[in-house]
Amino acid sequence: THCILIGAPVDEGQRRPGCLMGPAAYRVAGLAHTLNQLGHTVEDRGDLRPTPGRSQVCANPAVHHLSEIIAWTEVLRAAGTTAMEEGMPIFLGGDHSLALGSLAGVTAHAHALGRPQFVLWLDAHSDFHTVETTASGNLHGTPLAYASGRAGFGPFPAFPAPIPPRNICMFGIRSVDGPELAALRETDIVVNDMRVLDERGIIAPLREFLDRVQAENGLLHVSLDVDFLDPSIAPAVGTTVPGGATFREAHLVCELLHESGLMTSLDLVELNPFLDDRGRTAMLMVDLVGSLMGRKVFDRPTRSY
Ligand code: DIR
Ligand code: MN
Ligand code: MN
Ligand code: MN
Repeated sequence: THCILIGAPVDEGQRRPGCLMGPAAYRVAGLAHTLNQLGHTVEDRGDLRPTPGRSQVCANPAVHHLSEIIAWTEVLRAAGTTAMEEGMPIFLGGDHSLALGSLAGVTAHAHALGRPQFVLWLDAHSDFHTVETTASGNLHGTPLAYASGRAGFGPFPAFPAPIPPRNICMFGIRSVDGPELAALRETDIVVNDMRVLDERGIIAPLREFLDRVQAENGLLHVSLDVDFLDPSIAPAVGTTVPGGATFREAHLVCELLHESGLMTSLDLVELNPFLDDRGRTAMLMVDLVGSLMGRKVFDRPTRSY
């Protein structure tokens, strides 16, 4: 695979400064080397810089850095569409608001191909707020609402070809705000919260989703938020929530994704290196990318998916 690294040091989608150091931390932790060792080619396009646009306002007074996030969305969308034509984009965050743009970019490409876009969202949070419903005002909590075409994104550019909610699957969910829950109940988004994963394990729900991606010849965007992982193994994130995925569960998800051969783009988001413990979270994220791209951590026999 030709992997295209796109640094997106966006920090304005939340309030804990440090995510802007994420792309540098992934490079220091050896992301390119890991990919090369697995036989992939790597093209690092460096870090994007948003072009400041005109000042934007919205009715929700909690929302902050709206203009900056809109500018990030535009530059990421363009970079994402271009990269999809040439390889597999790996977006290095940066906070999760980068997915407003990465999803827009990859989905525009899928639409041009006439193929459906699917999304696997690995996160403690559902990120299903609109600009109008967010109480924190942190726009990192909004990308899935934007991508599924919910109303309430007035100042943003319209999302290209909104993703059908049934093509979106969440894993690891354990923190959902009231307005998100109300909205999620009205959609066909597949929400695999931690209760589901405790009862069913990770394999069956993931296979169900991957089967659909394959049956419909879809493109699959995977968005990996550091807080999907349990804080005991991944402390470098501003919004830790207890009860996350274990080391083994996380690697298993990644190995199954690799064996499916279906992933076409990837976000690595919310890493805050300022909160890390001797780089362990950055290194774990790089190792998970290794599993996503073909490394067999536990040397399991390959299953034909
Ligand atoms: C929360 C936190 N739902 C909010 N969201 C986070 O502020 O809207 N997403 N941390 O990853
Ligand atoms: Mn500021
Ligand atoms: Mn998130
Ligand atoms: Mn999260």
